[in-house]
This record gives sequence, C-alpha cells and structure tokens, in this order.
Amino acid sequence: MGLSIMIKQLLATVTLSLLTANSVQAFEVISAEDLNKGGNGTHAAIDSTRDAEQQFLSKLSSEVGTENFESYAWNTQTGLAISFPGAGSAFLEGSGKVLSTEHVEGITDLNTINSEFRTGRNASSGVNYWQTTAQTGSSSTFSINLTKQIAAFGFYAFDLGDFGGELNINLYQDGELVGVVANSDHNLYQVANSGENNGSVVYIGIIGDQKGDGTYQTFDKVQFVIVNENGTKRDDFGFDDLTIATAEQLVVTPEDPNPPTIAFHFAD
Ligand SMILES: [Ca+2]
Ligand SMILES: [Ca+2]
Ligand SMILES: [Ca+2]
Repeated sequence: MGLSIMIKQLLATVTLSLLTANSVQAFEVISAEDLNKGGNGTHAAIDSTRDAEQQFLSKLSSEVGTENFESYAWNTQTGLAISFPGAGSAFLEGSGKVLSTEHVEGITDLNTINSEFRTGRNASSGVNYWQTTAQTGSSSTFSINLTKQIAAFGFYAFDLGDFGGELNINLYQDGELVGVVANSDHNLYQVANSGENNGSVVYIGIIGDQKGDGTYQTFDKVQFVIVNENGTKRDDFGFDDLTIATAEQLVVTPEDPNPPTIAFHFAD
C-alpha cells in the first residue's frame, strides 16, 4: 500500500492505494477531526471539519448536491433513497433512521433526543441527521448503494471511535472491492476506549484518482465496517451532509500553461 500524507494543522490529505491482481486503484482522502473532550452532553464545534468539507467541495462542480436530511420526517427509517443532481440515487441501507437534535412538534420522543445528545450524536447542518451503526460481520452494517458510478463521496460523522471502534470504509465497483479507507493508523480520527472523545466530529471526503488512461477511479457501493480484532463490534454515529459526484462532476485542474522547460544538451 502506497501512502503519502500531508498534514496542515488537523487537515489531512491522504492518498491510499490498493493493489489488486490487475491494477492499482487509488483514492485521495481529504479529512479532518474536531475533537471533543467535554464529556457526555457536549459536542465539538465544527471548525477544521468545515475546512475539510470546503476543500473537498472545491474539487467538485458547483452543481453537485449535498443531502442534509432536513426535509425528512423525524424517525424516517432505513431504506432511504436519495436523488443527487447528475449523480443518480444513493440508497442508504443497514441500520439507520432520521433523528433530530431538537423537539419536533407532534412526534416528539424527548428521551431519544436527550439520549442522542448526551451520547454525542449531532447534525452538521440544521437539526436532522442520519443515525446509523457500523458493525463487524453483519449484513445490517451501514452501507450506501449507488445507481451510478461515482468518483467523489464526502460526509460528516459524529461520535465515531468513542468506544474503541476502528472503521474501514470499503469501496466497491461492480461488486469488486477497489479501495479501503481505513482508520488503522488513526489518520481519520482518534479512538478512545471509554467515551473520552464522545461528541467529536470528523469530515471524510474521498475522491478517485485519475488513472493512466485519463479516466477516474469510480465506485458504486460504500460500506462502513468495524474491523477491531478484539473488543467492540459496533459503533453508533450521526451521519450528515452527504455529497456525491460523478467523474464528470470533478473539477479538472487546468494544466500549467507555462510548464518548466528542460534544456537538453547533446554532446557533439
Ligand atoms: Ca458517544
Ligand atoms: Ca442536517
Ligand atoms: Ca459512537
């Protein structure tokens, strides 16, 4: 696995490669964590994570969509189908439901809202978010199936890694695993054993690299899995502001109009 890391404050850009029998697929990962050490009932301010989201969005067309979950009714259950401009639909599967940080008139479950708030889930936009669970070896682990091949996938996640959960984000293309964005060296987020970082938030943006033939690495399924060898087998978290984009919606950096010239001298 080739790995290069550039860190500016908490903002990290990481290139991950997965070697398969026939090819190398690579992804750029733009991520940041706002760590919370305030204990139960407190949440990190969204700061470095917002910068990471902006950096991710700057690489995409302004026409891409971001799902903020604000239009969904409280307690909308899993099996959500979300349409994105120009990028098809995303099917949110596995355990999950729309929850809110605020009282919702008529359908209030204040106990759930208070419990969620106390245990660190939150919304990065508005008041709604997708409350979900990454698990080990379970078909009900959180996954997203896409109707189109996409090249970019970004989101906020609140309350990952508060009880030892180590996440792998598995990327599939036509059923084949083409990439794994892993927290194995804690480059995505810090991990605590007994809730010390409850309420922290991470932003993770994944972009397929351009390949030798000029096309971009794409994928059509994203699966969230906990991979701890021992200990916890699940991690509950709040998921919000999902952005996806196809390869056509990536902003292509213009070629340098004045590339450095190299002078050759041939010996007589
Ligand atoms: Ca928590
Ligand atoms: Ca939201
Ligand atoms: Ca958690």
